[in-house]
Amino acid sequence: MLQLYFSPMACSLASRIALMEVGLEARYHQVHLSTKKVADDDGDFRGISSKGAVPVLVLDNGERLTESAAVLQYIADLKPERGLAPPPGDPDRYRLQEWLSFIGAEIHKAFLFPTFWYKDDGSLAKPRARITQTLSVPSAHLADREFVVGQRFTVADAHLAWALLLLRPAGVDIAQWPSLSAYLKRMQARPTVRDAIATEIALRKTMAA
Ligand SMILES: N[C@@H](CCC(=O)N[C@@H](CS)C(=O)NCC(=O)O)C(=O)O
Repeated sequence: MLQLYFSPMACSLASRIALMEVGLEARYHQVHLSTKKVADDDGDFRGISSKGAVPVLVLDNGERLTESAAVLQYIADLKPERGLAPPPGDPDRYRLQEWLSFIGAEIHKAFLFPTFWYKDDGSLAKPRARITQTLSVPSAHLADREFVVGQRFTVADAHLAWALLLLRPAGVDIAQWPSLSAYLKRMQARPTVRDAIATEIALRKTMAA
């Protein structure tokens, strides 16, 4: 069985959504990112991945795959008939990779990551100024589309929905981009997305308790 190392409401949420979308069962291991401990057994998460970051997907052959873009495409390709990624060779597959890279680098690493992990001693001013320009890209793209790539839900939507969800706690109100708030509402109404969020919010509350 696949195993997913995750932290509630971290970027690994997109991998949980993808697993639910393809209907694959997995064993989920919760990680405390600040202490790098695995909740199951208090084990050292760095022993699972030297990157110390979620998601980590343990494959059926025991290999460990990291990086959301790779993990999401791997899950999608396990059940190609679910259409979570265009098939290899389809021009839209490169569009999918284009968006996964953009979300991972420009929204997650350039903005969400420093906002949640670094002290705001003034150094966040530049990422905060830049995120407005960054978000204008998906905002324009989604003005007349239901999904990020093609005509159906793909792993790029799982990734973008997660990133948009985290903008509010990061201090960015997406109401200023009507196409993004409408898109997020649509995504949150999708049963897998709704259920994955509910599961992880409940786990987060347990962590805080
Ligand atoms: N490039 C990686 C980034 C993964 C990442 O930064 N994950 C965060 C949670 S959203 C994390 O585990 N951070 C802990 C750390 O970097 O120490 C990806 O896209 O999967």
